[in-house]
Amino acid sequence: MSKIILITGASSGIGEACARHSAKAGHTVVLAARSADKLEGLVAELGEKNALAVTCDVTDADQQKVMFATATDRFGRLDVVLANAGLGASALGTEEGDIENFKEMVLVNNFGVTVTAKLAIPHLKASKGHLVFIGSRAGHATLPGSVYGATKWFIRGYAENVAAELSGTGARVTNINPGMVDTPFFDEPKPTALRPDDIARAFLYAIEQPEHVLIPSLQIYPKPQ
Ligand code: NJP
Repeated sequence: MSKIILITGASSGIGEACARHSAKAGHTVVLAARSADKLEGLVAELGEKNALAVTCDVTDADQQKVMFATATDRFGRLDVVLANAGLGASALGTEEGDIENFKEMVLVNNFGVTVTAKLAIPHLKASKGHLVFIGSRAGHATLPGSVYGATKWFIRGYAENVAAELSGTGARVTNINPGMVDTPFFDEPKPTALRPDDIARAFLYAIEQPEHVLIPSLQIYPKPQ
């Protein structure tokens, strides 16, 4: 069945690939990020009938409220929300790290995700829909001093807590945990890493399961070289 899917961080990398694969599979996508030009380019590619761009900074709760209202005004419901927007560390560790970067990572990777989840829940309870988080392998590992890794430990715990809150409502929660993916998240190409398409296939696998199936989490890692 065709689903209405809202994706944060859809202007690049994993979110962009999830949007393309979803549209190709016949779903309708709402694309959110700050880069309006990139989102409009993707809408032009995917077709205005089944794709909508909404400019949104996820650290601003009011902008997220407008994002959800715009999506449901246009399409009437939401079946899947992918909380994907995120950013990494500008320097490794805590001692060498940058305080403004710590703040931005916590605001986008954690605070923004809690707002996305809160605003998604009423729609997903109504549609018996699916809330999907993009966590990380970094949320399953000890990385010396890593604030980024800790933001993904938060996602790992938060996804389980939200799943418990939604248990019995008919809505589902999945946390997808990629290893390294070759995206603009990094300044340099990562030739041995996963591709955004690899994560997009996992996303579609999770959301297209029959209604009685729950996939709480998925780990997707590059094969060791
Ligand atoms: O990175 P990138 P990825 N408000 O930089 C958006 C996780 N992950 O696809 O606003 C709204 O290509 C930004 O859009 P824009 C990672 O932690 C990655 O790799 O226009 N949106 C863009 O669309 C993150 O959670 C790897 O700049 C905001 C998107 O986020 C997710 O995967 C491994 C925003 C970032 O796209 C996607 O990252 C892993 C804001 N304030 C987990 N700030 C990996 N790449 O290796 C940023 O385990 N965005």
